[in-house]
Order: sequence, then structure tokens, then C-alpha cells
Amino acid sequence: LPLRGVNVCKQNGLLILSVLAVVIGCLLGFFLRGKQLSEQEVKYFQFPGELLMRMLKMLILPLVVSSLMSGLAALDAKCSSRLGIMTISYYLWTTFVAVVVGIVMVYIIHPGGAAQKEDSEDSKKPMTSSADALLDLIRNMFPANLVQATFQQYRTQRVPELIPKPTVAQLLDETTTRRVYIYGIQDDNGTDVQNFSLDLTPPPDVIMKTSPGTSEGMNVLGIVIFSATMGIMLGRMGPNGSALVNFCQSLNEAVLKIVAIVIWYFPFGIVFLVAGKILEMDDPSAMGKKLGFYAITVVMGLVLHGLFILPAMYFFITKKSPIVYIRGILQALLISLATSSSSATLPITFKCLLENNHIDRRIIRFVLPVGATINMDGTALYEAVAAIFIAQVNNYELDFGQIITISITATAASIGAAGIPQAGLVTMVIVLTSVGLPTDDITLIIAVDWALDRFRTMVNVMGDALATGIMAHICRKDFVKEGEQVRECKNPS
Ligand code: DAS
Repeated sequence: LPLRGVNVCKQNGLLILSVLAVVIGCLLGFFLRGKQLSEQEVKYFQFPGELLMRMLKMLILPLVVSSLMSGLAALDAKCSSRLGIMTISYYLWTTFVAVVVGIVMVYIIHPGGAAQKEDSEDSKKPMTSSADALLDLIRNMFPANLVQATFQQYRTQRVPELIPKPTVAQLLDETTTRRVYIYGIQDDNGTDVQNFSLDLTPPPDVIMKTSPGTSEGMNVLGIVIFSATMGIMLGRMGPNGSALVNFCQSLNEAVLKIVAIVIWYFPFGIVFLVAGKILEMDDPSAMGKKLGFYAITVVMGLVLHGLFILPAMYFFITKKSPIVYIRGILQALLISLATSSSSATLPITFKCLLENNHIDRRIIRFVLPVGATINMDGTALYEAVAAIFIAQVNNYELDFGQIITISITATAASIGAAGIPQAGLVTMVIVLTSVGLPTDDITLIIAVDWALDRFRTMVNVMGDALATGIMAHICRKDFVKEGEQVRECKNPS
């Protein structure tokens, strides 16, 4: 899926603008903090940043659905079903390992702030137990109405965290009354003088959402699974599926053009997002320190996974030196650092693997595009770290079920992310909403995202390239030498 419109100098122009935007946003934020703006003035000031957040949310579903369906459908999975199964299984495994690495790192370094004592009154304990969270995970992956779930995602206003989230058991138990307090008036010693409430006890057959965030996040996850499955099915349908494949490819092209426009709004939106966040913060310098530790956590996780775990897997499977192999793709890694787009780097990675590492082109032609579409170890690691970092900053104690939810949604979000600049920021919303974290807190990490995006893109490209070498080794007997009649593939191209 080569990316139209993103070339290196344009991309670096964007980089410089993004860095400038962050600096200007910080200066503006600190300058305005001294002006004691009213709440209304702060709200108006934050409006351009709010627009940027809405653009990100607007792009998630069309980007995820079209890139997955067009990417996977265009691959000739029939060519060697063994290669297809091995490739996708390996990709899912390394992505999940990357998420685990990220979670371990973020709990060791704890960038979001010192761990709160269990009994501290202001640490919010999740109301849902692990079992409920896991039940939610599965239930909400399959929205009753796919179209409605798709479009209702971002129309429903998020219920403010005024009331603790009831558990599934409580909601399903028809004897539990559900009363919404509209207002209450108390006297000085806190006794209710008057209050007005609505009794919303639903009939027992209505299963309410356990928590708006979970159902939104899980619905998108369900849509990711749906579109990936559809993509693979379309690939196998041949001519019968071509109309839908062409539609998805055109939709993907159109969405990427919108992204190419929105990306130029980023610097402008970032100024107001960063400044607006600084205006809201109680202690911005403490937040700055936490952000520094957050960036260190992400980079350390990426280095551990990208430079140690992935090469070690390559060595143990192929018994060949990963250093020689990585030297062959160095040019591709540098381009990915420059463009922060694994799709734009795809042609270079292809060329390096073919000419420097002498991999069979038929293997590259299958494994690499699949990787650029669904295999983003760096993004998966980053999304897991960012979600837990935001939970720590909000002093929100995640339980085991929610950690599992984050692992699964971070894996799915990375599969759904397109190989374009800051795509990981867009699909981050899936992970945050899946555990009910405030999506607006993405603004906390936007200040450093433009830099971290480059490093995670490098790890994404590294993962795809090493996987190609591993698949070439595993399936070397499935593909007879180039030029002879290929046993399995119907169309050797
Ligand atoms: N920049 C994306 C890529 O090209 C990764 C990301 O945004 O997370 O792989």
C-alpha cells in the first residue's frame, strides 16, 4: 500500500513544524497561565485542539476498515497456505510479545507517577472485576448492530466519571434499581435537603452497557476483527470479491488523501492542544517530568524488543547472524526513521531484502505487504505503554482483567493502524476507551509523539523484515528455485 503524497522532504517539513508547534504550545501555555483566563476563555482557546482530536476519531474507522480489507484482500493467500498461516501466526505472536514487553517496562519504570498506596482515598479502584472485564471484552467485540455501532461510537457523549461503574452482575440483576440523581441540595452538615432523581431500572431483558468506554473500544475491536476476516475472505473469493476489493482500495486511497490533509493541520492543532493542556494542569512541570520518563519507557521497550528480542528470534529460528541481516536493511530503517511511515518505506525494504539479503521475491511479495498492513510491533508496544501511563497519571488502578483488555486492544489497534505517520495516535482511542480511560488525555503524549513515532516505525519495519527472513528459512522447501515450474503457486508472480 504505497502511501501517496508523503515524501521525505515533505515529511521532514512536517516534523519541523510539529516540533515548533510543541515549543510554541508550551510557551503559549505557560504565558497564558499567568493571565488567569476564565473557564469560558480556556474552553474557546482549546477549540482548535478539540477539532484535532475529533479529526483523529473521525479517521479511525474508515482508515482501519479500508486499509485492512484492501491490504489483506490484495494478497494472494492461495499462493502458499502454509506460508500464509505461518506468517500471520508469527506476526500475532511477536505483536503480543511486544505488548507484554511494553507492559512490563511501564510497570517497572512507572512513568505516570509513584504507585499509590492501596488505601489512599483518591486512587480510583475499578468497579468491574476481572471476570466482568473479560466478559465485557468478548460481549462488546460483537456489536448487535455493526453499522449503528460504527457510527454511534463517537456520537454518544462519554458519561463523566461521576459514578463508579456498576459491574455486569449488578446490571444484569433486575432487582438492582438504577437511579440517576439529577441534582441534590444539602445543608451545611451534608444532609440531603432536597434531591431529584430518575428511576431507570430497565426491564430485565435490557442489558445496559457496562461502561460506555468499554463498549466503544470493544466495538471498534470487533470491527477490526470483522474487517481483517473480510479482507482474507475477499482475497480467497477471486473475481467475485473484486468489486468490494476495488471499493475498499478506492476508499483507502480517499481516506489517505484526507489523512494527508489532516496531517498538515496537526501542527496548528498541536499548538492549542499542548497550550490548552498546560492551562488545565495543576503542576505542568511535574507533568513534564512524567512525560520524560514516559518517553524513556517507550524507547527502552522499543530497543529491548527491536534490537534484542526480534533479532534473537531470527537467530534461534534460522541459526544465522541477525547482525549481517540487519546490516542489509539499514537503508530501509533510516528511511522509516525519516518518514515515520512503514508504508512509504515498503519499496525500500523490498529492495534491501531482494538485493542485499537475497530473499526469494515470492516470499517478500507476500510477507512484507502483510507485515506493513497488520504487523506493527512498535505501535502495539507504544499503545500499551501509553494507555497504562495515562491510567497512572489519572491515578487509576488497573486490575488484571483490564490489563488483559489493554493487551488485546493494543494488539488489535496496531493491526488496524495504517503505515502512515502518527497512525498509532489515531488508533490509541480504541485502547483508552476499552478500559474507560479519558481519550482527551492523548493530548498529554502528543508533545512527544512525533519523535516516538519514528522509533516505533523503525521497529515496525524491523519486525517485517526479520519476519521475511524467518519465513524464507521456514518455507524454503515450499518454493522451488526461481525460474523452474513452481509447484504450489498458480500464478508465480
Ligand atoms: N507511523 C506508523 C507506521 O508507519 C506507526 C505508528 O504511527 O504507530 O508504522
